[in-house]
Amino acid sequence: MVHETINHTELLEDLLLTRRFEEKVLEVYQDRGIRELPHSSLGQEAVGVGACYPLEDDDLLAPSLRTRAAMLLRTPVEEIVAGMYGTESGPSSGRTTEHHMGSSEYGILGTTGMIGSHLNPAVGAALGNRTLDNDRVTVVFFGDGASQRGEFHSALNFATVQELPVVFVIENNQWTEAMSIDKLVDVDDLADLAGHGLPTEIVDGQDVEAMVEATAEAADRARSGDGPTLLEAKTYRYRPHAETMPEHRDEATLEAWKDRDPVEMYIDRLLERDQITEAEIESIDEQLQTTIDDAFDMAESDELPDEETLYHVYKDTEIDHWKGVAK
Ligand SMILES: Cc1ncc(C[n+]2csc(CCOP(=O)(O)OP(=O)(O)O)c2C)c(N)n1
Ligand SMILES: [Mg+2]
Repeated sequence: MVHETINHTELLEDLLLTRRFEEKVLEVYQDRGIRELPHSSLGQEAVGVGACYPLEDDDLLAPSLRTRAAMLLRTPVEEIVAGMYGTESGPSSGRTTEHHMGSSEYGILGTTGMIGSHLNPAVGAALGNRTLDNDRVTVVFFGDGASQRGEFHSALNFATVQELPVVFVIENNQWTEAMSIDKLVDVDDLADLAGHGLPTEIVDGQDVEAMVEATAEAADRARSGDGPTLLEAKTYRYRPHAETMPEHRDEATLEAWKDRDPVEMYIDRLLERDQITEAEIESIDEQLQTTIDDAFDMAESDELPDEETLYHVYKDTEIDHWKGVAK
C-alpha cells in the first residue's frame, strides 16, 4: 500500500500549508483587500497536494486557475504573496499579479486567463522533454469547465498518439463559474468524455493518499514511455468561483462535502494509525502559520512598482489610480 511509503509528516505539512495559506488569503481579502482576486482552492487542496507529492523536483507542473498547491509546493511563500500584492519583490516586479504565472526556475508552466489554454502547451513541453530524452513528466491540472473546450481533445489525442509523458488531472469540482457540470454533459464521469485510447482513472479528490497513489502510478507509466493517463479527481470548492461572485450552489450539498474535508480526513487517519500525535500537528501548524503571516507582513510593507516599471504595461501608469485593490 502506498501509505506505507509516504512521509506522512511531509504530506500533512503540504496539505496544512495549502489550507492555512488559503484561509489567510480569505481573511486578509475580506478585511482589507488584495490586488489579486482570490479564486480559492479551499476544500480541494488534496488534489494538487497529492498529485505533486510523488513527483520529482524537475517534473513540470501546469496548474489550473485554482491549483494553489502546485504554486505553494514549488515557490517560496513570500514570493507568491508579493506576486498577489503586485509589489516590487513579486515575480514580475509588480507588473501583473501572480495568477496564471509560470516560472522556469520552479518548473511551473504559465497559462492565460483563457480556460484550458495551457493544455496544449503542457503537451508541447512533454514533447520537448521526450525529444531531449530526459525523464521529466508534465502534470497538467484543469477544471471540469476546461473539459468542455476543444483543447481538451486535441491535447489528449496528441499526447496519446505520441505516447508523451503527461499526467492530465481534472479537478472536477462539479461546477464551472456559475453552472453545474451536469447541465453541460450527459455522463456521470468526465473520464468518459476522454476516449482517444488513453487510460483513465477516477480518484477521490478529498483523499490525499488516493491522489498520491494514482499520480505515482500515472507518473511511473509516463516516465517508462507508456504515455499519458487522465485522472479525474472528484472534489468540491468551499467558496464561490471567485470572491466577488455570488454563490450559486445549494447549502446542503456544500455541507455534505465539508463532512469529507480533506485535511480533517487525513489528520483523523494519521491519528488513528498512530502515525502522528496531536502535539506534532500543533507544532507543524504553528510554524506554517508564522511563515505565512511573515510573508503577508513583508508584502504589506513592500513597495509598489514605480511608473517606469509600469511603462508599456498599462496605458495609464498613474500610480495612484493603479493602487486600487480588487475588493
Ligand atoms: C475560454 C474561457 N471561457 C470562459 C472563461 C470564464 N471563466 C473563467 S473561470 C471559468 C470556470 C472554469 O471552470 P472550471 O474549469 O471547472 O474551473 P474551476 O473554476 O471550477 O476551478 C470560466 C467559465 C474563461 N476564462 N475562458
Ligand atoms: Mg470546476
